[in-house]
Amino acid sequence: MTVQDGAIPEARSQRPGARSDPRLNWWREARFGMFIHWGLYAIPAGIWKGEQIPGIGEWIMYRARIPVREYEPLARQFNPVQFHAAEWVSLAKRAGQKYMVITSKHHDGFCLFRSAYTEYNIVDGTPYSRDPLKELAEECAKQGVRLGFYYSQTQDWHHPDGDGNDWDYDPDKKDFHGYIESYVMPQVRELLTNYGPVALIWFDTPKGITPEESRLLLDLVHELQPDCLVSGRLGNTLGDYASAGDNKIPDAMVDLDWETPATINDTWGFKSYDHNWKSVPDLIRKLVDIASKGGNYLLNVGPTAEGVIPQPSVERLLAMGDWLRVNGEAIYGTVAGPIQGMGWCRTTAKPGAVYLHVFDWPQRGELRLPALPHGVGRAYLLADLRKASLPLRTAGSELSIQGPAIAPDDRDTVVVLELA
Ligand code: H79
Repeated sequence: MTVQDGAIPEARSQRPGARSDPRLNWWREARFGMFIHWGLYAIPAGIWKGEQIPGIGEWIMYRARIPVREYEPLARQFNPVQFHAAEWVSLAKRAGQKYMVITSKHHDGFCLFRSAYTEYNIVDGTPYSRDPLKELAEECAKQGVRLGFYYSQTQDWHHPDGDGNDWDYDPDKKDFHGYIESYVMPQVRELLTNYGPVALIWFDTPKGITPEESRLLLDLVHELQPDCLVSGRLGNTLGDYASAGDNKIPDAMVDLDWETPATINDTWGFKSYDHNWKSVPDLIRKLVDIASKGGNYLLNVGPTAEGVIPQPSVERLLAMGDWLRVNGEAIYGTVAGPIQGMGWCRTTAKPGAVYLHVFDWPQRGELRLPALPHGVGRAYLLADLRKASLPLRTAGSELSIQGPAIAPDDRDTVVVLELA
Protein backbone atom coordinates (compact mmCIF):
# COMPACT_ATOMS: atom_id res chain seq x y z
CA MET A 1 0.00 0.00 0.00
CA THR A 2 1.56 3.27 -1.00
CA VAL A 3 1.23 6.28 1.18
CA GLN A 4 0.22 9.31 -0.82
CA ASP A 5 0.71 11.89 1.82
CA GLY A 6 3.13 12.87 4.56
CA ALA A 7 0.23 13.15 7.00
CA ILE A 8 -0.01 9.35 7.09
CA PRO A 9 3.19 7.55 8.14
CA GLU A 10 3.67 4.24 6.30
CA ALA A 11 3.67 2.10 9.45
CA ARG A 12 0.27 3.54 10.43
CA SER A 13 -1.24 2.96 7.03
CA GLN A 14 -3.83 0.41 5.96
CA ARG A 15 -3.14 -3.31 5.74
CA PRO A 16 -3.03 -4.44 2.10
CA GLY A 17 -6.41 -5.93 1.23
CA ALA A 18 -8.40 -4.03 3.86
CA ARG A 19 -9.31 -1.28 1.36
CA SER A 20 -11.96 -3.54 -0.19
CA ASP A 21 -13.05 -5.26 3.04
CA PRO A 22 -16.83 -4.92 3.57
CA ARG A 23 -16.30 -5.04 7.36
CA LEU A 24 -15.36 -1.37 7.03
CA ASN A 25 -18.55 -0.32 5.25
CA TRP A 26 -20.26 1.18 8.29
CA TRP A 27 -17.08 3.08 9.14
CA ARG A 28 -16.70 4.37 5.59
CA GLU A 29 -20.25 5.73 5.69
CA ALA A 30 -19.92 7.24 9.16
CA ARG A 31 -17.40 9.98 8.35
CA PHE A 32 -17.69 11.61 11.79
CA GLY A 33 -16.98 10.17 15.24
CA MET A 34 -16.50 11.29 18.83
CA PHE A 35 -13.18 10.67 20.57
CA ILE A 36 -13.18 10.78 24.38
CA HIS A 37 -10.00 11.15 26.42
CA TRP A 38 -10.88 10.57 30.03
CA GLY A 39 -8.69 9.44 32.89
CA LEU A 40 -6.82 10.46 36.05
CA TYR A 41 -5.05 13.28 34.20
CA ALA A 42 -8.36 15.18 34.31
CA ILE A 43 -7.75 15.72 38.05
CA PRO A 44 -4.52 17.78 37.80
CA ALA A 45 -6.00 19.15 34.55
CA GLY A 46 -2.63 20.51 33.42
CA ILE A 47 -1.31 21.75 36.78
CA TRP A 48 1.13 19.84 39.01
CA LYS A 49 2.28 21.17 42.37
CA GLY A 50 1.06 24.63 41.45
CA GLU A 51 2.86 24.71 38.12
CA GLN A 52 1.29 24.74 34.67
CA ILE A 53 2.78 21.81 32.77
CA PRO A 54 3.02 22.56 29.04
CA GLY A 55 1.71 20.25 26.32
CA ILE A 56 -1.25 17.94 26.03
CA GLY A 57 -3.03 17.28 29.33
CA GLU A 58 -2.93 13.47 29.30
CA TRP A 59 0.89 13.64 29.06
CA ILE A 60 1.28 15.41 32.41
CA MET A 61 2.78 12.37 34.14
CA TYR A 62 5.47 12.15 31.46
CA ARG A 63 6.17 15.85 31.08
CA ALA A 64 6.48 16.43 34.82
CA ARG A 65 8.22 13.06 35.36
CA ILE A 66 5.72 12.26 38.09
CA PRO A 67 6.72 9.09 39.94
CA VAL A 68 4.19 6.27 39.94
CA ARG A 69 3.99 6.48 43.74
CA GLU A 70 2.76 10.10 43.42
CA TYR A 71 0.53 9.75 40.35
CA GLU A 72 -1.14 6.46 41.28
CA PRO A 73 -2.92 7.90 44.36
CA LEU A 74 -4.92 10.20 42.06
CA ALA A 75 -7.12 7.13 41.58
CA ARG A 76 -8.38 7.49 45.16
CA GLN A 77 -9.73 10.95 44.26
CA PHE A 78 -11.39 9.95 41.00
CA ASN A 79 -15.13 10.11 41.64
CA PRO A 80 -16.95 11.37 38.54
CA VAL A 81 -20.42 11.50 40.01
CA GLN A 82 -21.63 13.76 37.20
CA PHE A 83 -20.91 11.16 34.53
CA HIS A 84 -24.06 10.02 32.76
CA ALA A 85 -23.51 7.67 29.85
CA ALA A 86 -26.88 8.52 28.33
CA GLU A 87 -25.94 12.21 28.08
CA TRP A 88 -22.59 11.58 26.41
CA VAL A 89 -24.11 9.23 23.87
CA SER A 90 -26.99 11.56 23.20
CA LEU A 91 -24.54 14.45 22.66
CA ALA A 92 -22.68 12.37 20.05
CA LYS A 93 -26.00 11.61 18.37
CA ARG A 94 -27.10 15.22 18.31
CA ALA A 95 -23.67 16.19 16.93
CA GLY A 96 -24.15 13.75 14.07
CA GLN A 97 -21.31 11.50 15.21
CA LYS A 98 -21.90 7.89 14.25
CA TYR A 99 -19.25 6.28 16.43
CA MET A 100 -17.53 6.91 19.73
CA VAL A 101 -14.04 5.92 20.84
CA ILE A 102 -13.08 6.21 24.51
CA THR A 103 -9.74 5.73 26.26
CA SER A 104 -9.90 2.37 28.03
CA LYS A 105 -6.22 2.74 28.94
CA HIS A 106 -4.05 5.71 27.99
CA HIS A 107 -0.26 5.94 28.31
CA ASP A 108 -0.51 6.59 32.06
CA GLY A 109 -1.71 3.01 32.44
CA PHE A 110 -4.89 3.73 34.39
CA CYS A 111 -7.75 1.49 33.25
CA LEU A 112 -11.18 3.01 32.78
CA PHE A 113 -12.65 -0.51 32.93
CA ARG A 114 -12.64 -3.38 35.40
CA SER A 115 -9.62 -5.56 34.79
CA ALA A 116 -8.51 -8.73 36.52
CA TYR A 117 -4.90 -7.89 35.60
CA THR A 118 -4.45 -4.73 37.66
CA GLU A 119 -6.21 -3.05 40.54
CA TYR A 120 -5.24 0.26 38.96
CA ASN A 121 -8.68 0.47 37.41
CA ILE A 122 -11.79 2.54 37.95
CA VAL A 123 -13.80 -0.23 39.63
CA ASP A 124 -11.20 -1.56 42.05
CA GLY A 125 -9.04 1.52 42.56
CA THR A 126 -11.39 4.49 42.87
CA PRO A 127 -14.23 5.51 45.17
CA TYR A 128 -16.48 5.59 42.10
CA SER A 129 -16.37 1.79 41.75
CA ARG A 130 -18.46 1.75 38.58
CA ASP A 131 -17.41 0.76 35.08
CA PRO A 132 -18.16 3.61 32.65
CA LEU A 133 -17.35 1.44 29.64
CA LYS A 134 -20.16 -0.94 30.64
CA GLU A 135 -22.58 1.96 30.93
CA LEU A 136 -21.46 3.48 27.63
CA ALA A 137 -21.72 0.10 25.89
CA GLU A 138 -25.32 -0.24 27.05
CA GLU A 139 -26.24 3.32 26.06
CA CYS A 140 -24.52 3.09 22.69
CA ALA A 141 -26.43 -0.10 21.93
CA LYS A 142 -29.66 1.60 22.97
CA GLN A 143 -29.09 4.81 21.01
CA GLY A 144 -27.49 3.23 17.93
CA VAL A 145 -23.96 4.62 18.19
CA ARG A 146 -21.01 2.29 17.58
CA LEU A 147 -18.52 2.09 20.46
CA GLY A 148 -14.79 1.56 20.18
CA PHE A 149 -11.99 1.49 22.73
CA TYR A 150 -8.70 3.39 22.61
CA TYR A 151 -5.97 1.20 24.11
CA SER A 152 -2.32 2.25 24.52
CA GLN A 153 -0.54 -0.97 23.60
CA THR A 154 3.08 0.15 23.66
CA GLN A 155 3.37 2.96 26.18
CA ASP A 156 2.38 2.24 29.75
CA TRP A 157 4.05 4.47 32.30
CA HIS A 158 2.60 2.54 35.24
CA HIS A 159 3.53 -1.01 34.24
CA PRO A 160 7.21 -1.81 34.96
CA ASP A 161 7.59 -3.48 31.56
CA GLY A 162 5.57 -0.99 29.49
CA ASP A 163 7.27 1.56 27.27
CA GLY A 164 7.93 5.16 28.21
CA ASN A 165 8.58 5.47 31.94
CA ASP A 166 12.35 5.74 32.40
CA TRP A 167 12.17 7.74 35.64
CA ASP A 168 10.77 4.91 37.78
CA TYR A 169 11.98 1.91 35.78
CA ASP A 170 15.26 1.07 34.08
CA PRO A 171 14.55 0.66 30.35
CA ASP A 172 17.29 -1.98 30.09
CA LYS A 173 15.50 -4.23 32.54
CA LYS A 174 12.14 -4.13 30.77
CA ASP A 175 10.52 -7.25 29.35
CA PHE A 176 8.39 -5.54 26.71
CA HIS A 177 7.34 -8.75 25.02
CA GLY A 178 6.30 -10.19 28.37
CA TYR A 179 4.17 -7.08 28.92
CA ILE A 180 2.45 -7.62 25.53
CA GLU A 181 1.78 -11.30 26.15
CA SER A 182 0.84 -11.32 29.81
CA TYR A 183 -0.81 -7.91 30.17
CA VAL A 184 -1.84 -6.25 26.91
CA MET A 185 -3.28 -9.36 25.28
CA PRO A 186 -5.33 -10.44 28.32
CA GLN A 187 -6.67 -6.90 28.69
CA VAL A 188 -7.64 -6.69 25.04
CA ARG A 189 -9.38 -10.02 25.59
CA GLU A 190 -11.31 -8.48 28.48
CA LEU A 191 -12.35 -5.50 26.37
CA LEU A 192 -13.58 -7.79 23.61
CA THR A 193 -15.35 -10.19 25.94
CA ASN A 194 -17.08 -8.07 28.56
CA TYR A 195 -18.72 -5.24 26.62
CA GLY A 196 -20.72 -6.80 23.80
CA PRO A 197 -19.88 -5.93 20.20
CA VAL A 198 -16.92 -3.56 20.01
CA ALA A 199 -16.75 -1.47 16.84
CA LEU A 200 -13.01 -0.95 16.89
CA ILE A 201 -9.86 -0.96 18.99
CA TRP A 202 -7.94 2.28 18.62
CA PHE A 203 -4.33 1.34 19.32
CA ASP A 204 -1.91 4.29 19.53
CA THR A 205 1.82 5.13 19.32
CA PRO A 206 3.20 1.84 17.99
CA LYS A 207 6.80 3.01 18.53
CA GLY A 208 9.05 -0.08 18.69
CA ILE A 209 6.36 -2.77 18.61
CA THR A 210 7.49 -5.59 16.30
CA PRO A 211 5.50 -6.87 13.32
CA GLU A 212 5.06 -10.16 15.20
CA GLU A 213 3.62 -8.34 18.23
CA SER A 214 1.28 -6.21 16.11
CA ARG A 215 0.17 -9.40 14.35
CA LEU A 216 -0.53 -11.13 17.69
CA LEU A 217 -2.87 -8.29 18.64
CA LEU A 218 -4.57 -8.17 15.24
CA ASP A 219 -5.18 -11.93 15.28
CA LEU A 220 -6.49 -11.77 18.83
CA VAL A 221 -8.98 -9.03 17.96
CA HIS A 222 -10.17 -10.83 14.87
CA GLU A 223 -10.41 -14.15 16.72
CA LEU A 224 -12.60 -12.68 19.47
CA GLN A 225 -14.70 -10.29 17.36
CA PRO A 226 -14.17 -10.78 13.63
CA ASP A 227 -16.06 -7.56 12.80
CA CYS A 228 -14.05 -5.38 15.19
CA LEU A 229 -11.78 -2.96 13.33
CA VAL A 230 -8.25 -2.07 14.37
CA SER A 231 -6.75 1.41 13.91
CA GLY A 232 -3.62 1.93 11.82
CA ARG A 233 -1.71 2.79 14.96
CA LEU A 234 -1.47 -0.89 15.74
CA GLY A 235 1.71 -0.35 13.74
CA ASN A 236 3.61 -2.21 11.05
CA THR A 237 0.96 -1.44 8.41
CA LEU A 238 -1.40 -3.99 9.91
CA GLY A 239 -4.40 -1.85 10.87
CA ASP A 240 -7.76 -2.05 9.11
CA TYR A 241 -7.59 1.65 8.28
CA ALA A 242 -4.89 4.28 8.06
CA SER A 243 -4.35 6.85 10.76
CA ALA A 244 -3.21 10.37 9.93
CA GLY A 245 -1.13 12.15 12.55
CA ASP A 246 -2.88 13.90 15.44
CA ASN A 247 -4.68 16.95 14.01
CA LYS A 248 -3.08 16.32 10.61
CA ILE A 249 -5.19 16.61 7.48
CA PRO A 250 -3.62 15.36 4.25
CA ASP A 251 -3.06 18.02 1.58
CA ALA A 252 -4.80 15.97 -1.09
CA MET A 253 -7.21 13.09 -1.59
CA VAL A 254 -5.94 9.77 -0.20
CA ASP A 255 -6.97 6.47 -1.79
CA LEU A 256 -7.10 4.59 1.49
CA ASP A 257 -9.58 4.26 4.31
CA TRP A 258 -8.17 6.82 6.68
CA GLU A 259 -9.02 8.97 9.69
CA THR A 260 -7.81 12.19 11.31
CA PRO A 261 -8.03 12.24 15.11
CA ALA A 262 -8.34 15.84 16.24
CA THR A 263 -8.85 18.16 19.17
CA ILE A 264 -11.37 21.01 19.55
CA ASN A 265 -8.91 23.01 21.64
CA ASP A 266 -5.21 22.03 22.01
CA THR A 267 -5.44 19.10 24.40
CA TRP A 268 -7.02 15.65 24.44
CA GLY A 269 -7.32 15.14 28.19
CA PHE A 270 -9.01 17.98 30.10
CA LYS A 271 -6.86 21.01 30.95
CA SER A 272 -8.42 23.72 33.07
CA TYR A 273 -6.64 26.57 31.29
CA ASP A 274 -6.79 25.55 27.63
CA HIS A 275 -9.33 27.94 26.18
CA ASN A 276 -8.06 27.87 22.61
CA TRP A 277 -11.29 26.54 21.12
CA LYS A 278 -11.59 26.19 17.36
CA SER A 279 -14.52 28.05 15.87
CA VAL A 280 -17.63 26.33 14.53
CA PRO A 281 -16.91 27.36 10.90
CA ASP A 282 -13.38 25.99 11.26
CA LEU A 283 -14.66 22.66 12.64
CA ILE A 284 -17.33 22.31 9.95
CA ARG A 285 -14.78 23.05 7.24
CA LYS A 286 -12.32 20.55 8.70
CA LEU A 287 -15.02 17.87 8.60
CA VAL A 288 -15.84 18.77 5.00
CA ASP A 289 -12.18 18.99 3.99
CA ILE A 290 -11.53 15.52 5.42
CA ALA A 291 -14.65 13.99 3.83
CA SER A 292 -13.71 15.57 0.48
CA LYS A 293 -10.39 13.70 0.62
CA GLY A 294 -12.05 10.41 1.56
CA GLY A 295 -11.39 10.39 5.31
CA ASN A 296 -13.12 10.29 8.68
CA TYR A 297 -12.96 12.96 11.39
CA LEU A 298 -12.63 11.65 14.94
CA LEU A 299 -13.20 14.75 17.02
CA ASN A 300 -12.18 14.73 20.66
CA VAL A 301 -13.77 15.82 23.91
CA GLY A 302 -11.91 15.80 27.23
CA PRO A 303 -14.38 15.48 30.10
CA THR A 304 -13.53 16.83 33.57
CA ALA A 305 -12.72 14.62 36.54
CA GLU A 306 -16.33 15.09 37.61
CA GLY A 307 -17.54 13.57 34.35
CA VAL A 308 -18.63 16.73 32.57
CA ILE A 309 -17.91 17.46 28.91
CA PRO A 310 -16.74 21.11 28.79
CA GLN A 311 -19.49 23.48 27.67
CA PRO A 312 -17.45 25.02 24.81
CA SER A 313 -17.14 21.51 23.33
CA VAL A 314 -20.85 20.83 23.77
CA GLU A 315 -21.82 24.10 22.05
CA ARG A 316 -19.54 23.42 19.09
CA LEU A 317 -20.69 19.83 18.66
CA LEU A 318 -24.33 20.87 18.74
CA ALA A 319 -23.69 23.53 16.09
CA MET A 320 -22.01 20.93 13.91
CA GLY A 321 -25.03 18.69 14.42
CA ASP A 322 -27.35 21.50 13.34
CA TRP A 323 -25.32 21.95 10.17
CA LEU A 324 -25.29 18.20 9.53
CA ARG A 325 -29.04 17.86 9.96
CA VAL A 326 -29.38 20.05 6.87
CA ASN A 327 -26.25 19.00 5.00
CA GLY A 328 -25.54 15.45 6.19
CA GLU A 329 -26.52 14.03 2.81
CA ALA A 330 -23.32 15.63 1.46
CA ILE A 331 -21.15 13.97 4.15
CA TYR A 332 -22.48 10.58 5.27
CA GLY A 333 -21.95 7.74 2.82
CA THR A 334 -20.02 9.93 0.42
CA VAL A 335 -16.62 9.42 -1.14
CA ALA A 336 -13.99 11.95 -2.21
CA GLY A 337 -15.39 14.15 -4.98
CA PRO A 338 -14.14 14.60 -8.56
CA ILE A 339 -12.94 18.19 -8.17
CA GLN A 340 -9.90 18.41 -5.95
CA GLY A 341 -7.28 20.97 -5.09
CA MET A 342 -9.38 24.15 -5.25
CA GLY A 343 -9.02 26.60 -2.40
CA TRP A 344 -12.55 28.00 -2.38
CA CYS A 345 -14.50 24.72 -2.57
CA ARG A 346 -14.48 21.00 -1.84
CA THR A 347 -16.45 18.14 -3.40
CA THR A 348 -17.87 14.89 -2.10
CA ALA A 349 -19.79 12.37 -4.19
CA LYS A 350 -22.37 9.60 -4.24
CA PRO A 351 -23.61 7.61 -7.22
CA GLY A 352 -25.45 10.11 -9.42
CA ALA A 353 -24.52 13.23 -7.48
CA VAL A 354 -21.62 15.50 -6.71
CA TYR A 355 -21.83 17.80 -3.70
CA LEU A 356 -20.10 21.11 -4.19
CA HIS A 357 -19.12 22.60 -0.83
CA VAL A 358 -18.51 26.32 -1.19
CA PHE A 359 -16.32 27.89 1.52
CA ASP A 360 -15.71 31.23 -0.21
CA TRP A 361 -18.80 32.41 -2.03
CA PRO A 362 -17.93 34.23 -5.26
CA GLN A 363 -18.87 37.79 -6.12
CA ARG A 364 -22.39 37.90 -7.58
CA GLY A 365 -22.84 34.18 -6.81
CA GLU A 366 -21.41 32.85 -10.04
CA LEU A 367 -19.82 29.46 -9.33
CA ARG A 368 -17.31 28.50 -12.01
CA LEU A 369 -16.05 24.94 -12.14
CA PRO A 370 -14.24 22.63 -14.50
CA ALA A 371 -16.90 20.67 -16.44
CA LEU A 372 -17.61 17.20 -15.03
CA PRO A 373 -16.95 14.22 -17.35
CA HIS A 374 -20.58 13.12 -17.72
CA GLY A 375 -22.18 16.52 -17.43
CA VAL A 376 -24.52 18.01 -14.86
CA GLY A 377 -28.28 17.74 -15.38
CA ARG A 378 -29.42 20.03 -12.60
CA ALA A 379 -28.09 21.98 -9.64
CA TYR A 380 -29.81 23.10 -6.43
CA LEU A 381 -28.95 24.20 -2.92
CA LEU A 382 -29.03 21.30 -0.49
CA ALA A 383 -30.57 23.54 2.16
CA ASP A 384 -33.43 24.49 -0.20
CA LEU A 385 -36.41 22.30 0.68
CA ARG A 386 -38.00 23.18 -2.69
CA LYS A 387 -34.84 22.09 -4.52
CA ALA A 388 -35.28 24.98 -6.96
CA SER A 389 -32.99 24.55 -9.97
CA LEU A 390 -30.12 27.01 -10.27
CA PRO A 391 -29.32 28.31 -13.78
CA LEU A 392 -26.53 26.27 -15.39
CA ARG A 393 -24.29 27.08 -18.30
CA THR A 394 -21.55 24.99 -19.87
CA ALA A 395 -18.98 26.82 -21.92
CA GLY A 396 -16.26 24.59 -23.32
CA SER A 397 -14.51 22.96 -20.40
CA GLU A 398 -16.15 25.22 -17.84
CA LEU A 399 -19.37 24.81 -15.95
CA SER A 400 -21.00 27.87 -14.48
CA ILE A 401 -23.78 27.79 -11.91
CA GLN A 402 -25.69 30.91 -10.93
CA GLY A 403 -26.30 30.89 -7.20
CA PRO A 404 -27.73 33.59 -4.94
CA ALA A 405 -25.68 36.80 -4.84
CA ILE A 406 -24.92 36.36 -1.15
CA ALA A 407 -23.63 33.18 0.51
CA PRO A 408 -26.59 31.27 1.95
CA ASP A 409 -24.27 29.68 4.57
CA ASP A 410 -20.97 31.42 5.21
CA ARG A 411 -19.48 28.26 6.81
CA ASP A 412 -20.16 26.00 3.83
CA THR A 413 -22.98 26.23 1.30
CA VAL A 414 -23.66 22.87 -0.34
CA VAL A 415 -24.78 22.82 -3.98
CA VAL A 416 -26.06 19.47 -5.25
CA LEU A 417 -25.00 18.65 -8.80
CA GLU A 418 -27.23 15.93 -10.18
CA LEU A 419 -25.29 14.10 -12.84
CA ALA A 420 -26.77 13.86 -16.30
O1 H79 B 1 -4.07 10.18 22.72
C1 H79 B 1 -3.64 11.36 22.13
C2 H79 B 1 -2.22 11.66 22.49
O2 H79 B 1 -1.96 11.58 23.86
C3 H79 B 1 -1.53 10.58 21.75
N1 H79 B 1 -2.28 10.45 20.52
C4 H79 B 1 -3.49 11.21 20.64
C5 H79 B 1 -4.65 10.53 19.95
C6 H79 B 1 -0.11 10.86 21.54
N2 H79 B 1 0.84 10.06 21.92
N3 H79 B 1 1.98 10.57 21.58
N4 H79 B 1 1.76 11.71 21.01
C7 H79 B 1 0.46 11.94 20.93
C8 H79 B 1 2.81 12.56 20.50
C9 H79 B 1 3.67 12.93 21.63
C10 H79 B 1 4.51 13.96 21.48
C11 H79 B 1 5.48 14.28 22.44
FE1 H79 B 1 5.48 15.50 23.91
C12 H79 B 1 6.50 15.20 22.22
C13 H79 B 1 5.72 13.62 23.65
C14 H79 B 1 6.86 14.19 24.22
C15 H79 B 1 7.33 15.18 23.34
C16 H79 B 1 4.03 16.89 23.59
C17 H79 B 1 5.10 17.46 24.21
C18 H79 B 1 3.57 15.85 24.43
C19 H79 B 1 4.38 15.84 25.54
C20 H79 B 1 5.31 16.81 25.39
